[in-house]
Amino acid sequence: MAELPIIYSFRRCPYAMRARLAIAASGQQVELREVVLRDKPEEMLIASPKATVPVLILPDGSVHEESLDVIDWALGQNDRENWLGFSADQLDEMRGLIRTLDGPFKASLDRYKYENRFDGVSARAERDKGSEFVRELDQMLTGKTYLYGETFSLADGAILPFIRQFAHVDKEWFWAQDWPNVLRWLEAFLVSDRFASIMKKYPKWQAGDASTVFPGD
Ligand SMILES: N[C@@H](CCC(=O)N[C@@H](CS)C(=O)NCC(=O)O)C(=O)O
Repeated sequence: MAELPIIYSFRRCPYAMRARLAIAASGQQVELREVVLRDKPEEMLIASPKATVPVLILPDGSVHEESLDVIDWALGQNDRENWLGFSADQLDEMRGLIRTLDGPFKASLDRYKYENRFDGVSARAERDKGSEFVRELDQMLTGKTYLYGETFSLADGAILPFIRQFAHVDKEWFWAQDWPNVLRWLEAFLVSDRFASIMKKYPKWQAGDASTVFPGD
């Protein structure tokens, strides 16, 4: 068997989730190495001293250490589900939306989720800030199955894992909010076979383990 790319991943990390979603969508296979964040393997740190997951290492030794770069690599191999099948303007807009998600929304999500790790932060105020973005998504989803129409796009794949995380902080509150389109969109994602396929549980990887091919059966 040809040597597979290696991905260092952590099951519940939304950045790693978006990367795994794109890899699954592209039909590529990789060797998955499950990481425990407080005990990262030497092999990963040597390849990527920045020490965040996901990290993708190609057989030629090149390293992709940003989740969006991993997505671009996967879709560059084969965008068989047409995640990028949109106009240049729409793709620019998607990338802008993802920047807002990765920037201000993620900052609020972290402060909402881990209030006591930050000085002078109010979880409620951060939840309110994050909610503005969720409401924007709700508007976009009006009358549409996905953010950009009837097919799953780059924006859906990159954003959904983070909305799931936002919802998880206080599920009762989140699912009681008046953003019906977002609830429908997130629910459909959470019950999908694709989501199940990227959320399989793997033991922590260590050198010498037999390789785990992702996506598996
Ligand atoms: N900009 C990076 C962010 C990745 C990131 O922050 N991942 C988190 C886990 S969700 C991480 O590895 N943090 C390092 C740590 O917790 O030690 C990307 O898009 O890949």
